[in-house]
Amino acid sequence: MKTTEANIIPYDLYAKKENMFEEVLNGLRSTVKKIPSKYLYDEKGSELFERITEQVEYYPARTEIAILETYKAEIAHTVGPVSSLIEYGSGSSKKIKTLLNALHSLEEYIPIDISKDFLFESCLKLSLEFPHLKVKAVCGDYTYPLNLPLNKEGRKVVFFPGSTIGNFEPDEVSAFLHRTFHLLESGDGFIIGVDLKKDATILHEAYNDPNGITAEFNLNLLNRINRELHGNFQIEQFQHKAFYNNEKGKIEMHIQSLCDQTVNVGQEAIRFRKGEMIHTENSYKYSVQEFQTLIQNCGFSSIRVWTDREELFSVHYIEK
Ligand code: AVJ
Repeated sequence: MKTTEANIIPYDLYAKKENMFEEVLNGLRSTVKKIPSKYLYDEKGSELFERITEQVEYYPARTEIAILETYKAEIAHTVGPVSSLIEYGSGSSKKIKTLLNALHSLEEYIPIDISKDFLFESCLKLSLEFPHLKVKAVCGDYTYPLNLPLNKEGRKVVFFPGSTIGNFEPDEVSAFLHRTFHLLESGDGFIIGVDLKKDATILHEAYNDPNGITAEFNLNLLNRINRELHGNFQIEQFQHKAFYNNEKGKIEMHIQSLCDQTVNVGQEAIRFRKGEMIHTENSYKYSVQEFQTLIQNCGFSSIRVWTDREELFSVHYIEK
């Protein structure tokens, strides 16, 4: 008897370029303590992020899905025929389904994510839903150059949803856009979800949900350090802090120490003063105009922009 088989090829391109111990300790040793936001996403962190997207106050996820759903036919028409669809940071691969259904002549879907088990599980489910699609699941870090297993012929489109681009610092965002530019051929496309500048109260609520899921997500980083780097953070002695930095146009997320205390990470003692913070994430917000200027400075052409009626979120389609 024939059963439906998943059409997946897994690729492990995760050449660990980073050393978590070194990066975390360097960050904790500096005068202004900081930890790279990518470390928020261990298995538990990825799960908690999924739960954040279900919170009423966290508008970006549902608004982006609504934009994609509302304009899918128009998006597909604007993008035109595509053979390879690449997704950066695919996570649970939820948003992609709209595009997989809408885009014409798609042959392969290449999701890239650093969280291996999460990626392979999601791809398995997805592949059973789209049996005719070749899924090349790439475990890797798209912030570094990757040698992707691409079909040589045919147009490519990259999908980078969720306003994850907002995590990059201004210099990193340009480097990232340039790298994607070089991955593409002239005429290839790039669909990017970008959170818009807006009233600071709405932003504040989105990163301080009353159920405390964002707080749990942020503080989970300390659990991860305790487990993986032999730390002894007492989680109750720290609190989640998130606020909008109006001058820089970004949400900042921090972990704040509730008292004077010393924490060990491996052999090293880290001292905290009461009120001192560890900076754990930036989430830059862009007006439509600001983002268009940014991508044009990196060689791309702005083709179209879709937003929701309240102008909370934007989906840009740009081409090389
Ligand atoms: C996944 C980086 C887009 O910045 O909104 C959500 C992560 N942090 N709540 C964002 C996040 C706190 C999210 N990104």
